[in-house]
Amino acid sequence: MLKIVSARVIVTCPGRNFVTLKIETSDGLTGVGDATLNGRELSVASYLTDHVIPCLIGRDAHAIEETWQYLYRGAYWRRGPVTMSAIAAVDMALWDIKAKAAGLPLYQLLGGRCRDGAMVYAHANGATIEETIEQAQSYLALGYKAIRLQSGVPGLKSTYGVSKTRLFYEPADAVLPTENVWSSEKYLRSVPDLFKAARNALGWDIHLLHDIHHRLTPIEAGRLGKDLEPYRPFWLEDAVPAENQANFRLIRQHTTTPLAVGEIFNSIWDCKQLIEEQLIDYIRATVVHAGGITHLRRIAALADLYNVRTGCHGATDLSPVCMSAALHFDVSIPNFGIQEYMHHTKETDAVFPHAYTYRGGALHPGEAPGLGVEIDEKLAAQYPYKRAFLPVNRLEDGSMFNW
Ligand code: GCO
Ligand code: MG
Repeated sequence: MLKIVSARVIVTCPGRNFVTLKIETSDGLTGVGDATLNGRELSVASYLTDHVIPCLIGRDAHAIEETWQYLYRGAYWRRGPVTMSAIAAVDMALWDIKAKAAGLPLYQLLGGRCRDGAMVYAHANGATIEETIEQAQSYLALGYKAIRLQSGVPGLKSTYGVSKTRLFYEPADAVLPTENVWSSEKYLRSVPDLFKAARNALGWDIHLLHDIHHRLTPIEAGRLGKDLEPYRPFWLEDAVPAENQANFRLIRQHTTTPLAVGEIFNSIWDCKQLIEEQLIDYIRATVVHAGGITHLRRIAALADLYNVRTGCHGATDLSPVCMSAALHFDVSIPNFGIQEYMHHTKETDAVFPHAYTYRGGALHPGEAPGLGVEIDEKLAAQYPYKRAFLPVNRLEDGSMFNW
């Protein structure tokens, strides 16, 4: 038996916070798993250290499904982002170990490749439409086949998705939550202009995406979807908050613009109705927040029955460990759609040396055994945890809104 002999949590902040689980086995093989929950990092670190690791010692590292069930059913308190991120980290680390033991890149154990690489979308954003388009043009020059467009909204000081830096967007930026102000009316007037200008400047051979970040009502989202139809967006993401899955019925009645949702989902139950009623086109659940490779494969298999494709969340708060896992998953499932990709800082890339590479609009997981990613613990120790919150959002009258 390949026994788990030790496990530890490593918290590091090479530009932003990451929580990583490292598991060691009796024959010296190690595996890593991402457990980062943006803005609530230490809760998952504690969940793992205080409540999961003691139960892992002595278990069979090969028994991935058994361990998943043990941690899910055995917790009694099922689901939720903290629990499911912790389970995900264990699951990723065990898949890493199993694939290393086999001497194969993980995708081979998941059934082998269905495609060469995972088409990714880049992030173009700017304070103005012109700036956003200029950034999109630089991604076109790098060979990207899909680009997400986010732009400042006239009349609003700041908004979701528009960054101070190029290439990536880092919203968890302060030791107490930054306050933003929002107006759906102003926003709704601005987005069709952005897409019209983008199609004029960028043409039609590029997929264009947009993230609403949970801010509309279903009827508003239906109208925006309709307004954007002439510009053929690849998807509209997180149109409305999705606690009430039935909200999407109303959007669907009004537009044929494809819909994506699910980056904050953590289990198959969060997306069951959306998938079964074909209320969405892309499911964005990802490895770290949705229970690991084991559970995400189950979600993808359900989605495949209903013509729903995947579009995993891949913002900077998902570490290179999660990105590696996502890429092995992406190339091995039949109903892959697209993968989000935002560059990490060079400090982060140095802490997490990885085998995946960008080529021709796609990320490729590489051929290294396992996940193809490690954590440099000495380097990680040089970047201690720094508290950082996501922003909060208020309407113009001061009342709390969704960020
Ligand atoms: C995205 C997301 C991110 C999230 C962030 C929160 O589509 O990439 O919406 O920007 O806001 O990952 O942790
Ligand atoms: Mg999003």
